[in-house]
Amino acid sequence: MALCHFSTDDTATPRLGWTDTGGVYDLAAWAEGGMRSLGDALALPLDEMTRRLGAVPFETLPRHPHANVTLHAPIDRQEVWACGVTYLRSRDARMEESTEESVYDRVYAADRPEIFFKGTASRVAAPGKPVAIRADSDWNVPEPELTLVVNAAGEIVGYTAGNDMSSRSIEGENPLYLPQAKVYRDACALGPAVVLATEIADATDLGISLRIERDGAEAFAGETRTSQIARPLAQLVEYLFRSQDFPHGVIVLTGTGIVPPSEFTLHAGDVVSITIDGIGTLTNPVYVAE
Ligand code: DO4
Ligand code: MG
Repeated sequence: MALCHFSTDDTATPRLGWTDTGGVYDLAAWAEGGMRSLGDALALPLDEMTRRLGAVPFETLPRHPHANVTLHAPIDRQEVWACGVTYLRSRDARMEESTEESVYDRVYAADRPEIFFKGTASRVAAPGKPVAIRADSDWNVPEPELTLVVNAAGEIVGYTAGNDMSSRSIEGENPLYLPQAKVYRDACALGPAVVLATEIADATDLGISLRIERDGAEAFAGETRTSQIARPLAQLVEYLFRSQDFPHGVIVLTGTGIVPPSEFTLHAGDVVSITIDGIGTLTNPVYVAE
C-alpha cells in the first residue's frame, strides 16, 4: 500500500490518496482522519499516523480507478534535501569532473555527510511531467535516488523514487556552484507514490535502475543497489535534523550510485525512467529550461 497525491482533474488541488491495485481511495474525503495532504500525515508521529491509517473506513470512501486519476508529486509543504557522495561511484565521478577533486574524497570518508538543499514543491516535477536541464549547462545527467519521506519527528515513514537532476559542467567548474548545478526550475522529480516503510522489508538492499531513452532507443542504462550506500540511512536523517525543524516533514534524496560515462549528456526529448524495487517506476521526459 502506498500514499499518493492525486486528482481526478489535472488542474485540481492534489488530495491525499491510498493507492492499491484496485484504484485510489480518497483519504482527504475522510474528515475524521485529518489527513488531506502528505503534510498533514507527516506532522503526526509515526504511531499515530499508523493508527489512523489502520482505521480508514474504506467502504465509505470514494475509490477512483487508476485510469481516471492523475498522480501529482508526493510533496506539498515539505522541503527537499539531498545527500551527496554517499556511493563510491558518485565520489569517483565528481573527482573526475571537478577542478577540486579532494573535497569529494574527503566528504565520502568524513563523519558528517554532504547534505544540501534541493528545493521546494514548486521545483518538483510529478510522474510523467518534464524535468529540466539548464540552458547554460552543456553536461547534464539525471540522478536516480532512493528517497526518504520523513515526518516531523524525524522518523522514516516511507520511500519514493527521486531524480536529482544535475549539471556536471557547473558543479565541475567549482564546487561552490553546487546550488546552481542542483537547484533550478524542474530540477527534481518525485514519485510515483510513497510506499510505507512497513511495506519494505529492507531499504538497505533495494535494486535501483536507470534507463534513458532517446528517439525510441536506449541511450543509457545502469543499475545499483542501496547496499552500496556508504552510510546508514538513519545517519543522514540524524544529521539533517540537527538544529533544524521540519513541522510538515521533509523529503530526503539519499544520493546516486549510477552515473553515466563522462561522454554522456542528456538531450531535450530524452525520457528518464528510474525503477526502485518495491517502490515503482518514475518516468519523466527532459526539456531545456531557458
Ligand atoms: O557533491 C555533489 C552532489 C552529489 C550528489 O548529488 C550525489 O552523490 O547524488
Ligand atoms: Mg544526487
